[in-house]
Amino acid sequence: MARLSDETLAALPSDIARPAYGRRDARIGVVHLGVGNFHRAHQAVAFDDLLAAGDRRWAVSGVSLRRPAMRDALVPQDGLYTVLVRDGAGTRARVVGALRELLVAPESPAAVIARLAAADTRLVTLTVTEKGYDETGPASAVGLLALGLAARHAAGRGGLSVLSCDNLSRNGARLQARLRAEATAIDPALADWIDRAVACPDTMVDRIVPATVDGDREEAARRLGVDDAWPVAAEPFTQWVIERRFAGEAPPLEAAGAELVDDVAPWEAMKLRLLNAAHSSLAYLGASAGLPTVDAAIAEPRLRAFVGRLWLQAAATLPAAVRAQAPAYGARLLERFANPALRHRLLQIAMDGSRKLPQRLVATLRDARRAGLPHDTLLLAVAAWMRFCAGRDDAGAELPLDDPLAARLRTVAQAPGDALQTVRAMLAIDEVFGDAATDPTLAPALAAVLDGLRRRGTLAALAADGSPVAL
Ligand code: CS2
Repeated sequence: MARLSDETLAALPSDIARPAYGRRDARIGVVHLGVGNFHRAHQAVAFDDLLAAGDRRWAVSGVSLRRPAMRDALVPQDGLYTVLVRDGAGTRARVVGALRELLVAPESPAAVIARLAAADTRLVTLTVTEKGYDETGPASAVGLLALGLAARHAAGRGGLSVLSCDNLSRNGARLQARLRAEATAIDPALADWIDRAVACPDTMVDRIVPATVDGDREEAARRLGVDDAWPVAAEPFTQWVIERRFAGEAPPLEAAGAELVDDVAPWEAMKLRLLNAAHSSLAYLGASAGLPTVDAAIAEPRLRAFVGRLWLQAAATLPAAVRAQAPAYGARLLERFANPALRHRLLQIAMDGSRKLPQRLVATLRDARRAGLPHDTLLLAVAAWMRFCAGRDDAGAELPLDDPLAARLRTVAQAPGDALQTVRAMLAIDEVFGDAATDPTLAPALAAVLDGLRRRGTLAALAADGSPVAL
């Protein structure tokens, strides 16, 4: 079968949406670091919308930070790929044309630096996952960005805006601090210039985008009549909230559906503490119960009750600006989680728990305990993660632990001992619990719930209302 490409684009079936603009005229104005499925189904679609509306400044150079797989898949198809938008009603296919260049940083760092320094480049976006912000040095995303900005400064070009699109609280401020550290190591004067000329607004990004499976490739080929080596499936919902604080002219992202606000923090908190918290909870509870996907987990009455209760408890910790929206947000999330066509795997979400728990569950647990608010679902979720780290589900089958701290987590979680001993050892992992571990009654509270999970198994440890069964 022929391959998706600029040449085969015109002959696609009429029901396939495609770039209706001259791709050759589109200029690269965005450098994206970490070109994976989330970027391709989220920010790149927004840039594709801007290009389609006639603004030619927003084509994307997609940079892979480690492996060449994305470049190898997409260059033979001129950067084109399919987004399969799925829900219970069916699948809509859209070919996205925004990616005009694919670079692999370890192979050609100079090309990435040159692109960051290019006159047309006006925006940098990043999806490097939570752990990407811990990495340092010239091969890291932020290190590479600092080198690109050094070249930009040396060439006498203006600054630009850099948007972190990862699920971290205050992602822009965190990025800015990391960037300052990398720049200082290169040249303190560079750090000063970055302070003046580079803006890192906070952003909240949202779209559920599972990893690509062979069935997606087969469906893309069937629908398009040509092969796409790396299509991406996603839910219909998409949201991008960006702090209105740019270096120079603001990109016209509102025209592509983004919301520009003065303070992203309430939005970020709502998303992390409701959506991502429920995702991670379902991942650890559901995987331990032997369930494969988010829709299978949310169909389980006790897990569904648990999630409803979690949202009530977490919503009570949200900033007043968004608290009243939580019930409607939760109702919408239930529908999104129940999407039967996505097959979003729980083990994909379970990855990197040590980097996800702090902003998804631990901060909420700490806030609720300090304020004397109900929080039994948060105890359950954290205890479920501790048990997940030990590597066995309820039936004794092995569970993978894909995490930057995997070896340490596994050793601690598997050490012989009662629930209280396990909890105390896990709470000592500072990267996950930080100051939450100083709460003297947290360990026994968690241990009671962990003990219930160990003795009864996951679903039997949950009452019909989603609370932990009393021992
Ligand atoms: C998920 C997120 O894998 C995960 O940890 O919770 O990727 C989630 O699907 C997105 O944040 C939704 O916007």
